[in-house]
Amino acid sequence: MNRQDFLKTLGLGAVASVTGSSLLTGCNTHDMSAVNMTPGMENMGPSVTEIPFTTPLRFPETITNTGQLTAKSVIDAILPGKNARVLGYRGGMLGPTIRVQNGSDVSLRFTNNLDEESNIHWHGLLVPAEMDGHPTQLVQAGGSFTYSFRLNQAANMAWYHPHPHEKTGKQANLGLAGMIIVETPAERALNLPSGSYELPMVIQDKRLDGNGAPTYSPSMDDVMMGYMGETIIVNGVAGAVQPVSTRMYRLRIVNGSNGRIYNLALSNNAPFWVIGSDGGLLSAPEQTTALLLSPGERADLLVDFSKVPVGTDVFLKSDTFTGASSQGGQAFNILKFTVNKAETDPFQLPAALGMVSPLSTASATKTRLFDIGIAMEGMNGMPMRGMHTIGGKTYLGSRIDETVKLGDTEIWEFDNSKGDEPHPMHLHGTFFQVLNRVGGRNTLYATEKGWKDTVLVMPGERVRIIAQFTKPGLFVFHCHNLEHEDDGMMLNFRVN
Ligand SMILES: [Cu+2]
Repeated sequence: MNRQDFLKTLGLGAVASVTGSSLLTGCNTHDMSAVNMTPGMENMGPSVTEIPFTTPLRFPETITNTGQLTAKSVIDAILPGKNARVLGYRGGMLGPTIRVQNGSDVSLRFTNNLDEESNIHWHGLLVPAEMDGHPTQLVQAGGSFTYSFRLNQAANMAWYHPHPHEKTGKQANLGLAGMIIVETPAERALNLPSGSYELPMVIQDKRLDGNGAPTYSPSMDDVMMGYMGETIIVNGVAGAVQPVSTRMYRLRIVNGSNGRIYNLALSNNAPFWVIGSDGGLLSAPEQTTALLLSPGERADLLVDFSKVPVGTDVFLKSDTFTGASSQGGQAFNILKFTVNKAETDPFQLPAALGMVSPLSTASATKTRLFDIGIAMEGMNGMPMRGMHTIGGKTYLGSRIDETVKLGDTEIWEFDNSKGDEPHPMHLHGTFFQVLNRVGGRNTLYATEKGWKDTVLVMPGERVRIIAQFTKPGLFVFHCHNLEHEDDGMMLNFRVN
């Protein structure tokens, strides 16, 4: 049975009780007026509604190795002039950007002022298992915990967000997330665009109510597709505009959406360079005109505005794409760049960026195969949750699903050949390399030629990855479509 048949069986629009108590007043009211369905796209989630691009792109405050992060209800304006209640770690809906030097000690005090449990996962940082924000390492309402670790990894862009099982989607969607940038001397030596020429950004989509407040109340359809919104925001604001000069810029992008995939492109169809991925820089820049970025993935891009006449607008947009049954049918703008200043650009694109040494498949001691998707067998009646599985199982915090020998290199294969939803698969506790993709798109993309922690497995695809497991302890791997994850598409693995 495919997804459409399945939804037909259930009855479209059935509202699933997948969330706990509402964190914010009004969140449990499913406001259909905020959902713009394009005719014929009823099964594709809300289509995107653009608002005028007039709000200056903002950047969260930057902190370094120490600081306080308090999950709480705050007031912020996603839409211009509409102050609304959201969740945040400081003053607004995104937490501070944490910029740290590799090798340094990080100590961040987390206080949970929500009315339910939470925690923080450092997505893209290699940290000890007990600091990783595992779903069983919870900070109760009113509690605190200090996350401390010393980093030993390549320069990359990471991010942080809550990871309490069955509540991740809601807490992240209502505003809890933040960016992390890890720097190294080797990366600095490349003299990539920095300062005001380096633009870190989180792209998200929100379903806003009439007051401009994000609402989170997934229907059965949303659980199947991921909770998508009609409003695209960058660093917390909709309709963002960023002035640029005629030179090279470094765009460091996190897809912080619950379920939406973006096919990043420029409105002038200009090529851009992919220089890095989840785990750091690629070996060499790779030019492209479009790049799929699924939830959890990061892209490190160089965009050249030097040939664009002053006075021209260029949009970062999401182009249409195929292969994902529930999205990709609509192109929309994400962010407007206004080229407003002529500037001489001293930047030279380096021929080589870093060293991505391929892990040898001959060094792998084991291959694990995971069927991912929807378990249709053995269903009785109308299951309201627990449909998304890995290897036929849904998440159980107390169960160890896989045991890996510390230091071993393994090949893991994610098989979505029978599924019909995209699944961005994310491993904690290690970075990996993508070996190959069979079926579907049948190829590897620029960001997949570097170190990854999240890989998109489209319907019809089997994707093989290779990783060395160097951190001991209990970790999870899961789908980063947060509705799939909360629905149970996550397993434990222990390294020892
Ligand atoms: Cu999924």
